[in-house]
Parts: sequence; C-alpha cells; structure tokens
Amino acid sequence: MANSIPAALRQFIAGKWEDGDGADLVSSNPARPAETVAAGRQAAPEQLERAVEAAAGSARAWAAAPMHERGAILVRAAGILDAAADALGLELAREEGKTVAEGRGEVARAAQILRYYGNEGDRAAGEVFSSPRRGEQILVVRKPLGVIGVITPFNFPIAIPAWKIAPALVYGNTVVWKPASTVPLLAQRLAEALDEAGLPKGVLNLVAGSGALGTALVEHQLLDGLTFTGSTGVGRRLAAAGAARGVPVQAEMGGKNAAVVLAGADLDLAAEQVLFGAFRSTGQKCTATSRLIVEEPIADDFLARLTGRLQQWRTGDPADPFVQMGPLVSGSAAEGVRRGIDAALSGGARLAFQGSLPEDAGAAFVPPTVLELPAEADAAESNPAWTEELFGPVLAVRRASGAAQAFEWAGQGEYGLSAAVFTQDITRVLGAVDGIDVGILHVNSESAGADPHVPFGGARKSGYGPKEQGQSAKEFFTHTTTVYLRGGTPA
Ligand code: UN1
Repeated sequence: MANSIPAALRQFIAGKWEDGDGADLVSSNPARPAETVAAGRQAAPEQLERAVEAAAGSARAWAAAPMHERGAILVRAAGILDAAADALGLELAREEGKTVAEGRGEVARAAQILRYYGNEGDRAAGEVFSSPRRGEQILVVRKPLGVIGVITPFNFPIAIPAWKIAPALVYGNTVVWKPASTVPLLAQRLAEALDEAGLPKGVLNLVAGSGALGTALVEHQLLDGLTFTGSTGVGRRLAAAGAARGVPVQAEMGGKNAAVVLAGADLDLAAEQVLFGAFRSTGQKCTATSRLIVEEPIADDFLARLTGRLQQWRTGDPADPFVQMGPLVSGSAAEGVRRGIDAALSGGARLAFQGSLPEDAGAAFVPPTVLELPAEADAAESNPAWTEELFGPVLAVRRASGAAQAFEWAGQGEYGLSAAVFTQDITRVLGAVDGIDVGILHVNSESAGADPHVPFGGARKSGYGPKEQGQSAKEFFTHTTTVYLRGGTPA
C-alpha cells in the first residue's frame, strides 16, 4: 500500500467531533512503522468529563425512545459499514496488522452484529408470569442501567466494539467508549457510522487515548456499568474498581485454548482448522488455539499435515492479498512473544516448526511457530508456552495417551475460554462436553469464532460477570423491574 495521507483523529463528545486536547495520538502501520495511518491528539481529562456528562444528560430521553427506534439507527449504521467494507477492511489491516481479507470480514461482522441488535425490538423484551392471586399477572420488564463505559482491545478494532456498543444502545443505555490506543482510526470509523445513521447527540461518546482515560472512566461517579475486553491483569483491576463503587462489570479476559485431535479424526480438516485457530490474526485472539493436544498414535502424521500447510503460508504485509499472516500489533507486542518463545525453549521445548519472514520484515513480525513440549508432565506443565497467554502465532504441542488424558490437559490452568475437539466418535464428543470446562466448545471447527445470538465468554478466570452476546447481553445491559399487575374489582 502506497503511503497515503494520514487520517485526522478526533474525539466524539456530545454529538460533536472535536480535536483532542491531550498528548499526541499516532496510529502507525505495524507492517511499516514509518507509515502513519492516522494522527491527532488524545482526549484530555476535561474531555472525558464532558463525555460522561453528555452520556448522563442524554440517558433519560434515549431510554424513553422505543426500542424499534433505537434499533433502526443500528440497522442504518450496519448498512453504512457494509457499503464501506472494502475501504475500512484495508484501513483495519494497515492499522492493526491482520490481513485485508480478515479486516474486510471483521467489518462485515460488525455490520452483522449491529443488524442483529438492531432487530432486537422484534424479540421478547421481558417475561410474563402467572400470579398465585386471582386477578393479577406478574410482568418482568427490562430497563437500561444508564451510562455504560466501554473499554475495548486492539485485536478486533471494530467487531468487539460493535458487540458491546450495539446491545448497550439498543437496550437504552448511553455510552462512553475508550478504545485501545493502537487502533483509534477504526474506532472513529464505527462512531462515524453511528453518527451518520442518526444517533442523537450524547448517546455515544468516543474518547481515545492512553489507559489513564479508562481508569478515570471506571472511577467516574456517573458511571452505571462497565464492559471490558482485554488482558486479565487490567480486567481484574477494572472489576475491582467497579466493585468498590457498586458498578456492575463485564470483563472478557484471557484464554489458553486447546485443540484436541483424537485418533480417527478427519486429519486434513483438523489440520486446516488448527492452523486457522492458531495463526489467523497472528494468534492475537482471546479464542486463538495456543495448545495442541494430539493422541500419540496419530501425532507424527498430524504434525506433518499441519506443518505442511504452514509451509504454504506467507507472512508479510497484510495489505498484500497473497499474504496469510501479518505482523503483531506493534514491535513491543512482538518482542513479548519472542521472549515467550525463548523462555519456552529454555524450559525444554523443541522447535518443531518455524515459518520464514520476508527480508524486509520489521520488528513487529514473528513467524508462525510450533513448539513441542517435553514429554515429562512437570516440565511440560510449567513451560510458559503451556501456562501463559502469549497472544501471538505460537502453538505448544503435547502428545496424549488417550482421550481422557487429552481432556484433562485441555482444562489445565486458570483459563477456560474455548476449546476445539476433533473426532468422528460421538462418545468422545460427549466426553469432551462433560470433561472440558470451557465457555465455548467447538467440535470439528477451530477454537475461535462467535455468533451474535448465542452466549460468548469463558469459564473460570477467563471471564467476570455475565457473558456477552445474545440473551446474555440483555442480562448485563439491563436490570429488571417486577410488576405485580392487578386491575380493580370487575363490574
Ligand atoms: C472470535 O473468536 O472470533 O478478544 C472473537 C477476543 C475475543 C473475541 C474473539 N473477545 O479475541
């Protein structure tokens, strides 16, 4: 991609686009660090203050609008994103580093999410119970929480914001949104689409900048709820800050997701899916496959198929349509992954495969890497490639003696987000459903991926608070009022 003129970054506060008053904010292309994708300035504390006040000031009128009216705006925004998907997909690839095909797919996914929640008015909005008393019914109606703080990560710069902001808005909340500082341009594009679609002023406010803004947001007196996706460390800190103030928090955090490949599985399908799960988006998904557990008798065959496919993958500039894997989001993210690989090797892992990088690859690139862990359980289970979420293109492999051992290993550690099981044996599938404690289980498909109408989130330490999406989103973004409804004495 030729150097194009950097886009101007703005803040969106009380329905107006304005320049930030804080420090410089620069979004650069991780594949070509000298190339500035967008530039402007961060929001200053005073701008965050006005953003929260605008959200609080518009909350009553927005909550009073019919859900169909709120939803119609989301559906219009979906159309705007769909129409711009090619251009936005390319901007996403340049800003975040995933391939242009994945970038375009993510924009289309954001549109799909907006459309799903946009139609929420056509679905059940509450519940009706019968009453033990004559002449009475009991209604359970849903009401918005109020002002929601939305803090989003870099790895899905438009889809994750959409799946938090769309339900927050359709259920009648107003929003102050702080996106990751590495991807401010795609955040701005989503806010622009919602603005153009006719969102009333103050209902969505965008403040871009460093993590300090997020901390100030969660500590704000006018905040009524917080939804976060990102690292486990930050998520726990925000959850504690919310709890201290009695504010509900939904935090979607880390994962250390396993793919289990059992004897008798369709090995070509499994190799394709494990490759997608581990290396698409350069492994930067909370749902990415970072552990591979393969049954011993098929292990050599399976690893040969997997690495054979990986040989065909090209790593390079994600804007190039012939590239399958781009850089990490930044040089410092890549440095962390390289350190993780070194630590894994020092801990006894063996380099089973490492892809090549183009000659001009900058500091943000790490090749796809497959590490085989030592056979001794203690050495394997203390290896950082087994225990830590490296958030990069690194797959740690172990050989299991059978399905029971494989399922046990898949559940090791504190995370429990997703897992994938590859088998044609229904008994093994049912064993996995019972035996692997995760929020999302894929049978014969990769560990990543999520549909908007079903719950998304992890078991154990991967998540905090209600899950996202579908009915779960309604549970987080609303509270209930139980109405005992009786008429007068019939004439
Ligand atoms: C997906 O698997 O397609 O941060 C979505 C993340 C998750 C979203 C994963 N919250 O990677």
